[in-house]
Amino acid sequence: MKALRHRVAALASLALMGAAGAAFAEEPILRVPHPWQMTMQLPGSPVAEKLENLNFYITILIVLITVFVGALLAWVLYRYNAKRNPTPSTISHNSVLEAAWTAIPVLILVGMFVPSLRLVYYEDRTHDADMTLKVTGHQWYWEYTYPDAGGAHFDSYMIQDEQLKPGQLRHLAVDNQIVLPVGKNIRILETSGDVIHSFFIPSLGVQRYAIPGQTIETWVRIDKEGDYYGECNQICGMNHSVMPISVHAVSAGDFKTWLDQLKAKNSSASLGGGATTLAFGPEH
Ligand SMILES: [Cu+2]
Repeated sequence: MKALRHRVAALASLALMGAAGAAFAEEPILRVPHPWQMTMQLPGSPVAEKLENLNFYITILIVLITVFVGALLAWVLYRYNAKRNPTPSTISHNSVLEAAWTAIPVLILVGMFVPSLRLVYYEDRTHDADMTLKVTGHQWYWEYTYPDAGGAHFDSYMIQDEQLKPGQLRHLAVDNQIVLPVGKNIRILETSGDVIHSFFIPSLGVQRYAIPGQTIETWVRIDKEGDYYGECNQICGMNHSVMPISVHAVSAGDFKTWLDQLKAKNSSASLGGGATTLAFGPEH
């Protein structure tokens, strides 16, 4: 099943994206939407992988059902049209057929429902979190807090078009990326300071509302170092479109170095040291 899925995905990506798409899948890891994208972004976490598998499985079911119904329809049009049947049939019902067309769709729905529900529970939370990231939505930026690091925190704003540097992604690049370690179970807690936002990173399989007065949980474990992009995907006001999400995934060692730097910046800022603009990597 998995091998087949990868073969179909590889064929599809070759056909749809061409050589540029194939090159896109190479290192360094950069998970962003791209023009004419027809497939999901490559998964970067166990949850995203399972989402892709479920999507593939349900797509196969849908295709089989569509082909079957289409073939039946074509056969009926051909075999039972008025020209071929000058005397109409008087059959009014067929108990076996009626039971079958009730029971079989129920079985198909159960076959979709069970794996869907298992996935809902899987992506709900991690029971053995290595660390926590708190996400607070604001009109119109994100605030990220690391409770395990004494509440170290920073704000993340989109870079406006006129300030965009070469190589930065329009409407996705931010001044301060979320930095997270790879291979760790990261608990994500979300809330909002004003209206409802939604924290959505497609390639990591993360999507949760940020609701004022509530804390909503989910989790992520990032497979590989790289950059992963998302957006607020709950209309949250005039500048809803300017609150992208940018994750920079690094090794545990680099993460610790960065976190120490963040803590130092936070304490100097609280002593009047000015804004907490962090630098990480060549991108920012
Ligand atoms: Cu928002």
